[in-house]
Amino acid sequence: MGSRPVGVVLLIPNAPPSDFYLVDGDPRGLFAIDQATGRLTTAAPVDREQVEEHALTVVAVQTDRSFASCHVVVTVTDVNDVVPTFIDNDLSIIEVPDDAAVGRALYKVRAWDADSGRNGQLRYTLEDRSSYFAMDPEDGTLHLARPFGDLGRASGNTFQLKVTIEGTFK
Ligand SMILES: [Ca+2]
Ligand SMILES: [Ca+2]
Repeated sequence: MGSRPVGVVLLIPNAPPSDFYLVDGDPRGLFAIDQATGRLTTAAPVDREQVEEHALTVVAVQTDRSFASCHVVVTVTDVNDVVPTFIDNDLSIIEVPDDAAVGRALYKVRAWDADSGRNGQLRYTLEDRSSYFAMDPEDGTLHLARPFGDLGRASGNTFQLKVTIEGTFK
């Protein structure tokens, strides 16, 4: 899974001289705050596919022991770092009647990519020597592309199709 560089500055507070503490919202120690300057940075790689939003609480304590707290929400933006995978089995067996109409949807290949938005879009490509079949490249639906008529009696024929997927922007 993807990660972001450590040490990215997320916040520089505008506050009078204080001691700063990160007191809540970071159970895994992904963030660090400089006690003297209040500079909030990443201390470990963050990954949107694990946690998309971190709600942190920062406390500033002054020398007279007065203190104030503030909430900082860190939203992790997505990078295209996940490769798509098939949900279906390696081998799917489909039976098609020999009088099936051209354009009829026969099967839908399912796959997914945990990235968000355009980073998670997939493209389906069909390998089919028979050219009887076609696939919607965007949603993985398998169609009949031409009638079986020229086979004479189509019944009993077996066709082997191969589908590959790629992340559109990978
Ligand atoms: Ca992706
Ligand atoms: Ca990602």
